[in-house]
Amino acid sequence: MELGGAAGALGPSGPLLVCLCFGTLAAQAADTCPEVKLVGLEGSDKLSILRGCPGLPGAPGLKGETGAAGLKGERGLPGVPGKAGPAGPKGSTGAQGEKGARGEKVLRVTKSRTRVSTHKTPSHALTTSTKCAGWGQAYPKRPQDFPRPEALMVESDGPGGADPQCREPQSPGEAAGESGQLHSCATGPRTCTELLTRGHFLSGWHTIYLPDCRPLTVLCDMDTDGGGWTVFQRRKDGSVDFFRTWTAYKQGFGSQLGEFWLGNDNIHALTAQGTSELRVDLMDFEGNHRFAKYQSFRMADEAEKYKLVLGAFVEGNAGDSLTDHGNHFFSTKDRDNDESPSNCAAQFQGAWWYHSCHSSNLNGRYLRGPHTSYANGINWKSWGRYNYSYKVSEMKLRLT
Ligand SMILES: [Ca+2]
Repeated sequence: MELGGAAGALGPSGPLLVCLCFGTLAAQAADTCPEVKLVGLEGSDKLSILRGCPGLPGAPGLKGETGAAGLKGERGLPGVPGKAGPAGPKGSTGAQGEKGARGEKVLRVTKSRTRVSTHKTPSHALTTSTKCAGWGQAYPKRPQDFPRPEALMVESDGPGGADPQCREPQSPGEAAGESGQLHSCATGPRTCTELLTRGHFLSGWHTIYLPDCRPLTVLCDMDTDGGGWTVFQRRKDGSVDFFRTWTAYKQGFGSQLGEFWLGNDNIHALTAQGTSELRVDLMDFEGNHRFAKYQSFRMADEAEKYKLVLGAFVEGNAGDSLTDHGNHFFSTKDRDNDESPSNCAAQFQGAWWYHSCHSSNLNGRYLRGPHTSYANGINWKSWGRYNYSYKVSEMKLRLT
């Protein structure tokens, strides 16, 4: 009331003074109380102030309940390895094992011998060798109980080497076949193409079986032109003399490791089992490679002087230098079957299906590139004429 009376006595300037006074009061209240509220004049001249002071702080609340367990942490890095402990005591000797079953070796040999003696041909898979001249390394002997009858000896100086007792060793599992057992004529591969279909994708020497069941070890070219080719002639470094006799060409000569002629009887047998195509691959000393391919190729038997029966030239960037040799006989320096008054084989130092005389001479001398002598090198007339002797020559056939 006193305040209201005072405000009324103050006249028009009263509310201003009240406001100033309130500002002072509010400032004082803020020193002791955290909150002072000014509500307002509520439609009159009376200032209404709600004022209060906070009580004393209450007692601390109760402790909260224990929280849920945390997740497991990640595994740490491995510690440093500990030191090795002392050696343990030595164990006692175990009990003796049971005696093994008797092996089948005798049975296998009997089969092979039967096969060999029946056909009177050497078995490449059963040869033994110790140290053979030519490649100068010893091959592992077969087991001591393995018989070595004369029937199993190699009789010719074929691709295995000049020593009649020396043949190339069979690589493990080769002569014995993929399953580790000796192949028989019934189950063995007949051609390089068949070997390719059986999963032999790398070129190399394999034993195949001819139609008369005779085993023959041949070089299979699994890489060139679809693979499956049986290579029957190879020149590569001049390491083998190709100026040889009728008998040598009949039987074959050279080395599986390098140069060879597979043998006219073998080539005849290979080409007698069906139609074969022929491929000639040549490489010069600059590394250029060319080839010639023929639709069919057959070599007659010895009674027909190993006559060349050749089909059409199919393709090849080496050109055709063989067609004119078709239907001509094979000649060697000691067997002149050509149509020339002279001896072509002796004159051009090779062995070929000479007429009078040749447009190719792949069994000629290894003259290493250009040569001044005439037509006595490894010549292929349509590529290099008669004065270039190729570095590599390969002749190969494939059943079609
Ligand atoms: Ca002649």
